[in-house]
Amino acid sequence: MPDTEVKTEKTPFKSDLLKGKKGLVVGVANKRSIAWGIAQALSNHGAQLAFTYQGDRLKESVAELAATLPGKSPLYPCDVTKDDEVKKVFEGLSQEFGSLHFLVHAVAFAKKEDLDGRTIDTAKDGFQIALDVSSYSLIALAKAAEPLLEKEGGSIVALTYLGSEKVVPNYNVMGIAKAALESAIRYLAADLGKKNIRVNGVSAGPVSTLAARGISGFTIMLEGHRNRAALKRNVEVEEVANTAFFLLSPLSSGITGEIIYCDAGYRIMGF
Ligand code: NAD
Ligand code: IMJ
Repeated sequence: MPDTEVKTEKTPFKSDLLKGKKGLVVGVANKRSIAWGIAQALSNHGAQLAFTYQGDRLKESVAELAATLPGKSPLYPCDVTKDDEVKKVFEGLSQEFGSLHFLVHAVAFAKKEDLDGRTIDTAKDGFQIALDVSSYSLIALAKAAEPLLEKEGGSIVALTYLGSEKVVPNYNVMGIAKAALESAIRYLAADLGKKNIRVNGVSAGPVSTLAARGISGFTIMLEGHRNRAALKRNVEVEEVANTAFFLLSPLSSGITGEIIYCDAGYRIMGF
């Protein structure tokens, strides 16, 4: 083995870069969740993390995963559409952590019937649900986190997808919701910059998670993506997690309001 060991994206890269930093991760459902990949990366760099879970159904799964990390990880129930639950998360964090250095938003939802067929058939309630859960929630969480993040400066990262700017079959109302999310990232970055709080997005290529597997034809989409991508493969969750880590760490201190694509070079291709 040469002494200059090559680290692949699969080899966990560890450092003390986030030692003493505290973060909240919203969007872990199970071990495949992008949010869980991000949590592991942040923990590998010394961060202490708190998690939310969406209702009792996911409590055990999130608790089991959080228990694998070093240190104590506070857990809070949080349906992002419920203002009182969002408020309680930050009351709890104020007690447990006192201050916060980063926030991860990895939450999206649209009604299944709205992720099929024509976008023109989207009813008002389906539109409202998709934008409430997937876009407004970033504003609600950023507002509630602001008092804790401004104490020592902080960084917010939200997960997004190419369907925000290009038409992707069946992504439909989620594409509109991600466009709103990406715009919210820029407006929040402008609001919070003077408080030394940065806000950015990671636009991930398709990853086989719960939110993706529910989609008909997802396997075919993965294949199509791999064939067109410059790197001729799909992204690994660890690569998306490392991009989020970069944006949440001091390494990216000059970057705010941006969307970074971690998609194996899919978006740059014209044909
Ligand atoms: P996932 O199913 O593991 O995560 C989605 C999370 O959203 C779950 O934890 C779920 O509990 C949460 N959620 C949904 N409605 C909620 C609500 N009302 N309140 C609180 N939480 C709620 O899937 P994932 O693929 O890891 O998705 C995470 C993020 O990554 C999403 O924003 C998604 O749009 C984005 N993304 C995913 C892909 C992909 O291919 N998987 C690609 C690009 C971006
Ligand atoms: C989702 C739908 C259509 C095409 C899609 C996706 N492609 C990708 C996704 C190509 C990569 C996954 N994605 C980026 C998402 O943001 C998924 C969000 C989502 C998924 C579901 C499935 C189950 C359900 N509602 C959902 N709401 C949002 O009932």
